[in-house]
Amino acid sequence: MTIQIARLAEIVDEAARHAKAIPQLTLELPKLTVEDGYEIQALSVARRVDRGESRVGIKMGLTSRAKMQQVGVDEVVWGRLTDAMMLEEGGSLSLKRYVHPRIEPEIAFLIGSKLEGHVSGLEAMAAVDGVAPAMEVIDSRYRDFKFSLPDVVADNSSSSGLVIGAWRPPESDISNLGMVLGVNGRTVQVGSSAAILGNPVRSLVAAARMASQAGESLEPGDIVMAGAATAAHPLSAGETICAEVEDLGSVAISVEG
Ligand code: OOG
Ligand code: MG
Repeated sequence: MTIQIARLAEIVDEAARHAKAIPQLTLELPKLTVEDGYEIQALSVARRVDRGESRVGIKMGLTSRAKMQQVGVDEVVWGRLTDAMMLEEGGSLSLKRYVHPRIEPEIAFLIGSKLEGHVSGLEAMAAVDGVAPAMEVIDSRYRDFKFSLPDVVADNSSSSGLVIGAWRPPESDISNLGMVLGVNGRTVQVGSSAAILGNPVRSLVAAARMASQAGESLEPGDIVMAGAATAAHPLSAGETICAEVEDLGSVAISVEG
């Protein structure tokens, strides 16, 4: 199986690197488990690190009902973030780098002190140095953006880009902040941070627990993306996308052809 896992890691990594859609792994291997998926993910991200990318944190996914419904998978997942995925706030991205990218409004945490294993919401927040409005660009490498749970986990939970706004000290309650996604000034998605597991802090708690299961921890300087509060918007050339989070501010990015 180890050889098989390494081969599958290469397949998903190459698909991401060249923005080429692939068939779902579970079509050929219906017995693939979620655990296999996480092993494939770890090896595929290790390939990126071997090419010179560095780890910047982790992302949580499918932490809201809106997202679970949009992709038809109803389990919380996580993925690994690298520096190559960071997009400049107020800058632009090129569609050429992606298969069929979508964007979604999120909240990001900046870790100030190590977090691992089972922690309470209070302990998790005590380890946070900053919170920021954010957007995630997700790009499933699978054809038609269709996958099962082991597939999406193997594909690094569709991680492909992140835009982070200005960090603010985590002083105020973030459990129920209005979140709006706008495209060229028109609102396309409206939600609340409460859609993220009832409170985005729970996503951070889950991040610490799930990363520990893989022998990893949240380290000072790490970014943790809490997961989208609304369904994602498919990107088209010429769009300027803005996510606004009540009390935290906004982030924007434009889409080139
Ligand atoms: C899976 C990743 C989900 C989120 O914020 O819920 C995710 C996908 O939708 O492709 O990033
Ligand atoms: Mg996301």
